[in-house]
Amino acid sequence: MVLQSPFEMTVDLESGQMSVFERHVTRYGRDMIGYYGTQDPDEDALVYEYFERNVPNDPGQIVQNVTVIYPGDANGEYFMTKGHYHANPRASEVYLCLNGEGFLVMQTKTGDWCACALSRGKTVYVPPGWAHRSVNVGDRPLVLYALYPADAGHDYDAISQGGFLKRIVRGLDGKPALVDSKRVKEETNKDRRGYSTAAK
Ligand code: S6P
Ligand code: ZN
Repeated sequence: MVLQSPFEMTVDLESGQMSVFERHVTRYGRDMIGYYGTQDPDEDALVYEYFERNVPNDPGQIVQNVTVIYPGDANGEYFMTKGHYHANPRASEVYLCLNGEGFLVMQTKTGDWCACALSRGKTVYVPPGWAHRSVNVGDRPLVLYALYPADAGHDYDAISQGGFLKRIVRGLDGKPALVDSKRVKEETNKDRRGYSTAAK
């Protein structure tokens, strides 16, 4: 166990820019093949990026993260993160929205799901056992600050194989709509008037 020294930094409350970070991950359309319901995003489009402060990977340590999801969509499905379960089933997470409009879509392996609306100042608690994906439904970057245990780990396989139960797409009325993943293909290709308004 490493004795970590205290440290400080600043986070710009508009842009999410961290004054110090050790990890920066970018996800372009080419990194998101197969994650969208009907069509992959343009391969050169920057879909999202995230920044992290590293701490030792020990129980009790907490990672600070800022994720920025850019505005855009792939055949009507809004730009979003890959989404994951925490590999450690005891690991939770807290999100704070700094800017933009979106949703945090969550689900369990037993089929429960939830979509929480995100806007400036909103926090969402992701309990242990809930997969989570953030979705930008606005026309400016969605900026999220998050805290999670350093030993959380990330399980992307369950999502890349099974997908999320629910997806958020732009309805024919131009507003975000929550659709069942099983129906997204037929709905997107046909008529979006049947979509219910998103958010539970
Ligand atoms: C980590 C936390 C976030 C995501 C980030 C990118 O537990 O939930 O920092 O890593 O938003 O999402 P993803 O699904 O590509 O890891
Ligand atoms: Zn997470």
